[in-house]
Amino acid sequence: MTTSNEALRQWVTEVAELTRPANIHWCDGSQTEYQSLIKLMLETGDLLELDSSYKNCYLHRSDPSDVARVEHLTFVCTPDEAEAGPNNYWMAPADAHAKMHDLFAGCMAGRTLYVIPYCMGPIDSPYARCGVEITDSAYVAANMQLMTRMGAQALQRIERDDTFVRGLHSIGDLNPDRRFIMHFPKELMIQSFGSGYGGNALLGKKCHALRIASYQARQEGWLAEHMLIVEIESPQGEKHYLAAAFPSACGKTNLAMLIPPESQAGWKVRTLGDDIAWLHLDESGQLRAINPEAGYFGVVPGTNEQTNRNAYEMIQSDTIFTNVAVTANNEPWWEDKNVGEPAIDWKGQPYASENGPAAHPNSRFTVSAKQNRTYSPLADDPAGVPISAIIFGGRRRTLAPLVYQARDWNHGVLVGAGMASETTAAATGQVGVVRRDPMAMKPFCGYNFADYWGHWLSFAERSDNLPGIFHVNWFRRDADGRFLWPGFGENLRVLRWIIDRCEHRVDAVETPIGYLPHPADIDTRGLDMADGDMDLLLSVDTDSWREEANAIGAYLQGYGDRLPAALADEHKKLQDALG
Ligand code: OXD
Ligand code: MN
Repeated sequence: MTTSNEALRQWVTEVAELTRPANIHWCDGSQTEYQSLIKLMLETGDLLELDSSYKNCYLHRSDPSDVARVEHLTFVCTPDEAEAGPNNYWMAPADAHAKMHDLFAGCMAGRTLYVIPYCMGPIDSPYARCGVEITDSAYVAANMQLMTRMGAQALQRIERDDTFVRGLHSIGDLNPDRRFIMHFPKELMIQSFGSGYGGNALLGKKCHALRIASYQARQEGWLAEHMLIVEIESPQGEKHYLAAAFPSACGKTNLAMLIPPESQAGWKVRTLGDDIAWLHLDESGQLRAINPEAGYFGVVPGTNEQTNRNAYEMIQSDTIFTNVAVTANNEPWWEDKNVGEPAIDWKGQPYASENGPAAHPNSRFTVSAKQNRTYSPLADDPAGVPISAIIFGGRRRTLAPLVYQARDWNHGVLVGAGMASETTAAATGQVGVVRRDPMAMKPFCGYNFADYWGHWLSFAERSDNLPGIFHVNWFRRDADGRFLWPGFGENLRVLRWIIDRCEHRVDAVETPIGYLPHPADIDTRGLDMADGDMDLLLSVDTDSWREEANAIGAYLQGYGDRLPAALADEHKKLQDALG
């Protein structure tokens, strides 16, 4: 196979001349191709077969040094450093190109070069965008097939539109000293070397659909966000679509697949996306969302029948597991699976508790979204879905109440810009330290955050029909470290308040940080909560918030003169309200 698109043909030729592969394979996205990739990886040992009770499921054990995103090795390469901003690592494009050229030279000798045309978003959606990833990893090719609309149809669209993002990837020798993930937004180009980990190597996901897309979105007037998209249907048949931005490994997949508890009979929840949303204003000023992805690359530990039955069932077949443990009878095993015992850990060693968790805390499943029993067919609608509310959130032991609403759009942009959360195992580095993660985009915004906030603010000038903006915190604890809120399916109770606010059906308490629920307006029937828990969950401690506002102010000042005046004004209003 080849292509009628001259630019693509030429690029593949140039890359092959540089990287010197033994073979070139153009991916068509067929089932036959998927099966032959699996067969090949079983032969090479890149995949291990799991017990037949897990039909078509495989285990990949990565290099132990290659288990997460590497933010310190991820660069945005714009000609002007200020354009990348203090939120990104930056390298001059010429230097980055020279470095990558040296790394890629001859790196595919003896290997197959896979050409992977893919489409981010429904293939016939005006909001979708295409890319081509070239890689020497069969694991990447198989994962891209699960995660994107990949193959012949995407290639046809590229030939029709004559535009695509170029992503060049090689696992190299997996040496962490020779690992770089470079983004060239002006050239619509990504170059990634030395890692096979999803966030570094499946280039359609973080690299294209967030970093490059956020840059394009600013130029073209839309938003590329780290958000799930979920449909909530009431017992009366009223439907709402919510988009929610939480940092990595903070429960987006669980919220997107929420199962209404028995107390919420008649409510239905369907999933449109669990990680990324592309948001556009339509002619009527309504914000609409598509999920650019077609699969889930989710965190495995913690997934069980109680926490997320949909995900648990979804990964019983046709799933690639990365870095989980296995039981004595070769079933995949992970912490809090609540079934079976680990025999071999994620590194392939006999399990011993003193060596740490059996499954890596950032072990992952890759699975087609269509395997989710609550998959919404609207995920394939080219027009996307109308968004009623945007929800920001993070992991905060203290301070942030269970839920509050921003007064208006501009205040909501400050709520998003001021977000902070405890770090997780999704990225290499210390876990559990609170860091600023505006809009959950700290690792993913392809340009200067100050300009990004300016772009968000500009939506208020373009529509008077924008969604309400909210902030949630499922992770608040009491002085003894006990979680105050049960979370998971029970979060529907909070989403119901959010929907009632959007429909102007319920009033709220005005506080310096925004509108909070009257405690009686959150349905707590049947919950096992101690007296006073709800009051604590909905409390706003002015002294702590004053400190928080100062910390947000200091952070925003780091963006200097580029910081939009309207955001500085919102911050001043917050400080004045706190007194
Ligand atoms: C992810 C992440 O894998 O955010 O989605 O790291
Ligand atoms: Mn993510």
